[in-house]
Amino acid sequence: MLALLCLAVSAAAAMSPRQQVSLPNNHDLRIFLDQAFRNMDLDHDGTVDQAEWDNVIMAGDADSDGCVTLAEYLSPHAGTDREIYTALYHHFDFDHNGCLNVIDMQHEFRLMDQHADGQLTMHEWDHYMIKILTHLFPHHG
Ligand SMILES: [Ca+2]
Ligand SMILES: [Ca+2]
Ligand SMILES: [Ca+2]
Repeated sequence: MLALLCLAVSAAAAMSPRQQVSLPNNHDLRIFLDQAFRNMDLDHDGTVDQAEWDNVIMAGDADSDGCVTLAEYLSPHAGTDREIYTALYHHFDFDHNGCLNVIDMQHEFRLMDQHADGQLTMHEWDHYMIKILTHLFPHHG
């Protein structure tokens, strides 16, 4: 009986390190987001316009079928926190059809573009992404 209990406990212990999703703290998150913004700003003019934004999604479309699948979305992030990227993917896939495409991302662009001038500033990007991430992972920090 005791042996059985021990077995049950150790099995539970082996299963319990279901990795807790933990976001970086806000400072690290901002550094990460600023770097991501600079990567998107291909002409380095300090803003991300619609063409640069579309380029992000096309760059992730490994087989060029116009759809970024979850597997394609995750592939550059091997080894990093996949749960965060999976949650982001489902957030970005606005119509939830398992296909992240330019239309989904244009919807996202309009939500981020608070000044509605067709340009994302780093401030708009940071502000939006931190809002989304803290909404998806309310217990971080
Ligand atoms: Ca730019
Ligand atoms: Ca694809
Ligand atoms: Ca979609």
